Amino acid sequence: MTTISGDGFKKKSIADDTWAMMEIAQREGIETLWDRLAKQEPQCGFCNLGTSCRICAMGPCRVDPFGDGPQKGVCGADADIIVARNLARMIAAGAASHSDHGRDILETLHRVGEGKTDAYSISEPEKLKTLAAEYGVTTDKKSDQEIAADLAWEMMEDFGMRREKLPLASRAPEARQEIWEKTGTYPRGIDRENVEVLHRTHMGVDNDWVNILLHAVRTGLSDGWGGSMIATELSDVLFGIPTPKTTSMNLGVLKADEVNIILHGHNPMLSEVIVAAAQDPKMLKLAKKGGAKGINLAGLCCTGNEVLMRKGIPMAGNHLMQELCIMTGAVEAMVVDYQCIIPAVTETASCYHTKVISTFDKAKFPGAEHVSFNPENGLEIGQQIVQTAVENFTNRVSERVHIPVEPAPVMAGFSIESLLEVLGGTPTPLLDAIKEGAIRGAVGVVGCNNPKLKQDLGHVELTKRLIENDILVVVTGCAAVANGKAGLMMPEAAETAGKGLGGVCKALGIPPVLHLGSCVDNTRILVLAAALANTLGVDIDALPLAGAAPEWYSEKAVAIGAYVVASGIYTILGTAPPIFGSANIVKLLTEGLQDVFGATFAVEPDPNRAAVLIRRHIEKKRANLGLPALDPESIPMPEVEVALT
Ligand code: XCC
Ligand code: SF4
Repeated sequence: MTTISGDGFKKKSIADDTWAMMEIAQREGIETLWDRLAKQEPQCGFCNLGTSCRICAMGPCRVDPFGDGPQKGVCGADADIIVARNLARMIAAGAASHSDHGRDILETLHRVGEGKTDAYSISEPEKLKTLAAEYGVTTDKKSDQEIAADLAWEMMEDFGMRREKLPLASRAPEARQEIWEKTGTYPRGIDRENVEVLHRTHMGVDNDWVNILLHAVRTGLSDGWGGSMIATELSDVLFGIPTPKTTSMNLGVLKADEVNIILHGHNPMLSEVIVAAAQDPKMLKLAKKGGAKGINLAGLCCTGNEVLMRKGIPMAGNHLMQELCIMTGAVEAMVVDYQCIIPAVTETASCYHTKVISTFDKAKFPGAEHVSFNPENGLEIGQQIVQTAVENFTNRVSERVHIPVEPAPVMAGFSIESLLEVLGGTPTPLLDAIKEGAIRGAVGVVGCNNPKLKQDLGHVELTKRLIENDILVVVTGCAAVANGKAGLMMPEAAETAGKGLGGVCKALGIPPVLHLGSCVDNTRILVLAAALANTLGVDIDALPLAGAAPEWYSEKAVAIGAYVVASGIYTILGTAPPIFGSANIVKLLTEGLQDVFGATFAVEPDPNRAAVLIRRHIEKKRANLGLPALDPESIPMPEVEVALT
């Protein structure tokens, strides 16, 4: 039973579609994430501090850093060792998830190269050739298919143990690569770094907490400059380089008179073929026969971002919307691939006619129908899934359909390539605006929703404060959806930006908040930062940049945080990872890393205060570069506003 009622809704989210659906959940007695969170409270204090350990059968152990309880586990591990091991394992799990996604796309490229797929081909031959050159693969007198085969073979080495350095990491400025070499964090093989985390954190292997964390950083870097970057680059090669398009976001994108199919998860392989199948005249005819006016696709989470930026498919919502969108009663099928799909969706779906269709053999869900996806006959599988959804339309109960809001328009789908095109082919206009001070700097606002924090508030308030102060914001993942729903991703939002940023956006016809895609597309931010640094002849940490993950929940976000900071970008988290049990590790991450990587983490739940920390940081970087800058201390720090934390 749902436990959140009345005004309680408004404390949980700033989004009106969320409020409307929480009311329905209450009326119909359907449990949501928020209800289950309430039942978990109070959550375990040891786990929150990071000082519980269950990695061997002498345990589980808990150490009590602030009390009279035990200070060591059975093996003798203290709080530093336990926190470091737990954090390293979080980073490894996150890096493994992104990188395994990258591997799936790479295997698809390999199949294209072998001519073993009915569904995929090379959409961007130029990008394929550029990548081939980076990997030393010759392209002379070769067809795209042959290049794909050779490049895929070569890239597979990135996952193994033959490389001393990941090739894509050489996109980083020389000075950055030297730091990685000096600290032993230059990523080698993607799988190798991940496995080594598991080895080192087994009982009785690496017990030097700094040494554990340095390797965790290396693993994070193997995600950012490896697995995730491969996912992004090859998705562009196979499915197209994203270009800005106008589409819409929130639950209002669902259509009461059409078959609605939700595409949820992260990997665009399947959703691309579903987009194709949904346009098939045969399917449309079938839909009409069942009484529907058409077939409407809508995204959720990062699969949604992938098809939004390449195909203009509208976005139903972010992470916390997955149960709620089923409660509209208008969803015929929720097609899931992997990551961030809460197992509870099948139970919610069982209260409606909605079918949850799982598709990857590595991601099955009790209560879901499973259609095993295989890129070799992807087209056929896409059609089968669309047909199942279409046939389910007749089971819809029209009295239960409730689509609560009107869709919010967004301009989304910037890639570095399309951004350069908007700028006239070179980054110079952007750099000039930064140098003059019209734009003070740029910030990536990224990451998830987390039911412990008011949904979308951190993303939206932080973004507003930044653009008001002439800081360009780039967004990915669920943060992008929050800002889209709030209307910040339209060119008109330039009106709410400061004079400098607003002027630049108006001149270019772009929003002050640029959608760069899914979470693996955070690597587009790395590529942009590296290109700007290389143009200026400095390292990334010299640039007036920052990152923020105001509402993160996922292990993937921890991996992203690790590679972003180790790439030289100061990063603010809205909620802390479980590290507070080790004062040493808190000090290392918030201060010590400055001397190693030129950047640190900070934790600040209040978005107004986070914005000031970022603004001060950016002004410091500007001053160091000799650009016109404010005195950081002249930017006043607001008091904590309880409603915002
Ligand atoms: Fe998942 Fe990527 Fe987080 Fe959203 S932002 S909750 S990871 S879908 Ni990536
Ligand atoms: Fe306890 Fe050490 Fe085993 Fe962890 S590794 S469960 S601290 S004995």
